[in-house]
Amino acid sequence: MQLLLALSVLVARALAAHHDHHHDELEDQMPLGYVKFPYQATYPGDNEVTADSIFSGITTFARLPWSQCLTDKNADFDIAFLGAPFDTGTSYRPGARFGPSGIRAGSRRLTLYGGYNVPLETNPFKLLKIVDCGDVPVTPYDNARAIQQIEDGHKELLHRTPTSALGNDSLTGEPLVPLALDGKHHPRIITLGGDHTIVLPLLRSINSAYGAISVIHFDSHLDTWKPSVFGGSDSQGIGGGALNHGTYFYWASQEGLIKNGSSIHGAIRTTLSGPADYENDDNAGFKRIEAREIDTLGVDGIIAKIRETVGDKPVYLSIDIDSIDPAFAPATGTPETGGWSTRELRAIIRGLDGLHIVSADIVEVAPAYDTNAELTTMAAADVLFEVLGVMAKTPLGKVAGKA
Ligand SMILES: [Mn+2]
Repeated sequence: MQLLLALSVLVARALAAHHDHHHDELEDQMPLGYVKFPYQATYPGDNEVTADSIFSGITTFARLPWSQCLTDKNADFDIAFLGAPFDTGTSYRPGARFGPSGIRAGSRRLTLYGGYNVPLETNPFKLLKIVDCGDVPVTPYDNARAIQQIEDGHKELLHRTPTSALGNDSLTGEPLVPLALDGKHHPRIITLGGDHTIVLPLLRSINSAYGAISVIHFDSHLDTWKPSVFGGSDSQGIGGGALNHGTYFYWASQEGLIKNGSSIHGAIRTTLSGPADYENDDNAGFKRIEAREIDTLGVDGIIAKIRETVGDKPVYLSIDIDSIDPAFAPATGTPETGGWSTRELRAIIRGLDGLHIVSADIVEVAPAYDTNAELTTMAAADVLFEVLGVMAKTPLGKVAGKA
């Protein structure tokens, strides 16, 4: 009996030692030492604070720490989530102003087991400092003002110095230099929309660091329509109704924000005013992959087409949730059937591994139209998990002297 007791004490000590070691290891790897993820939960008796469960506490993206980045100039990060709750540029169903809070709610389980991405073989949460900066204050009463607020908020974060240094090239070991036109190393921002109009101010901000940028755009619609084709507006000009979620790329192209010829749409399946819409889209600088091409090219063929178009140029990624079929993501402003499955879009995004994605957004999530099972907000969060993985694996740098 005594022997048994002694043995069990020994086993318990060994287990405790193992537990401590494991714990230290996680702390070492995790730059966010001040955050406890649910999988690190400790229990009364361990002399530790118990981490919140994934269904409790204040909701941030993936339960990341909330950083008051917009007002705290010293707040630093490698990737910041930023909400842009704007939906007064919508043509059909409104409600994307609730997108940021909906996506956050849909993202709660992302870090339950620690956030390791199996197919990408990476854990973005351990490689980089990732925070949720909350939402840009956006007025719902004045679109021109709101657009300016979004640009200012994004720019404020984009021009911070990232937490982690660029490091060295993984192949040659040579130090990397920044890709940005201003020669500086910038953090990456993932914006939670909001309707798609927000991409005009986001690209204006991106322009301040990178100049004209290549764009990968997943959407069932072109979003390059001239205001007259899309329906026009009494108050002409870019401050009025002529800027909306179907025309922002037209204006971005007019302003020279998009790199012509190395930008591409994916998942297009909208009806058109006529074939001239595609000519107009060509003029805005985009190539196109239609949704139905997945039946002929497959996921790999689509990935190849995107990579061929963009090359190793810095690229901005804009994801309209309506690129996914409404069977998987019904809660959106202008749903179109015949889209890609969540699995297909996630695989395509993983296929962007190695591209220099400078920042990204997901837009048009309007949670009021979602199912009780939170299908759409969960899909949006999971798609962003793939974006995080791809970003974490590829620093925004190049070897000096190389183009
Ligand atoms: Mn769109």
